[in-house]
Amino acid sequence: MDFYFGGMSGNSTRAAFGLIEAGAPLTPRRLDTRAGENKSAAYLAVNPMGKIPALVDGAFKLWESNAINWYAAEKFPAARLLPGSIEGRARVQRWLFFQAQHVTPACIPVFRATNARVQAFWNPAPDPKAAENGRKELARYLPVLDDALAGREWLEGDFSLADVAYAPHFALIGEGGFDFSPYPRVRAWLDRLLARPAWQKAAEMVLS
Ligand SMILES: N[C@@H](CCC(=O)N[C@@H](CS)C(=O)NCC(=O)O)C(=O)O
Repeated sequence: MDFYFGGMSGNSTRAAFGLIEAGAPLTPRRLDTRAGENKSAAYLAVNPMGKIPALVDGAFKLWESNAINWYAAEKFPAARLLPGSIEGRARVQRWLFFQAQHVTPACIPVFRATNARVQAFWNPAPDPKAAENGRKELARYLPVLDDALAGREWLEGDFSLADVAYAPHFALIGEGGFDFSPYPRVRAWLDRLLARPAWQKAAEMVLS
């Protein structure tokens, strides 16, 4: 499977994490986003948005990190990255939408404002107001995650794609000094996520 990604990309790291957890055989294809390789005609034929990550498995092309991870989880069921029940899979979907629609958009201005590696790579325009709004939004979302983790190590009991989804952008805000101490279960969960060998391989591939 050809895995297209770019440096310092949280969304690429999410897919790398999921694919490695699944045990998918990967051929990493790093694109130089700063040189515009993700806007080349060849890559636009893979992802018409010109965004990373994307996966090519034979004739099958897929973009959107959570869709890539879902495909890998279904293709490699022995990794048990999805619950067996319809209800369990629906709950995982809920966490994926919550991450993509709410939590990630709140994290982005925070890590752009605080994470030195993100700033060095992407050179974002300063936007303190957006960072402040992101922090306010996170103050609504993090208690929800903290409550969901009461009495369990992972969001749906067993480790799943729901957990994978949150690791990159929480890692990036954490590296920028975000204070998770009001959310001790989230803090401990993030530490468990970052200790997983698959995360470490994904982070080395994408974030280093
Ligand atoms: N929802 C997408 C987001 C993909 C995305 O925004 N990727 C960023 C890098 S983290 C990107 O390609 N930025 C370059 C661009 O938009 O041209 C996913 O989860 O895969």
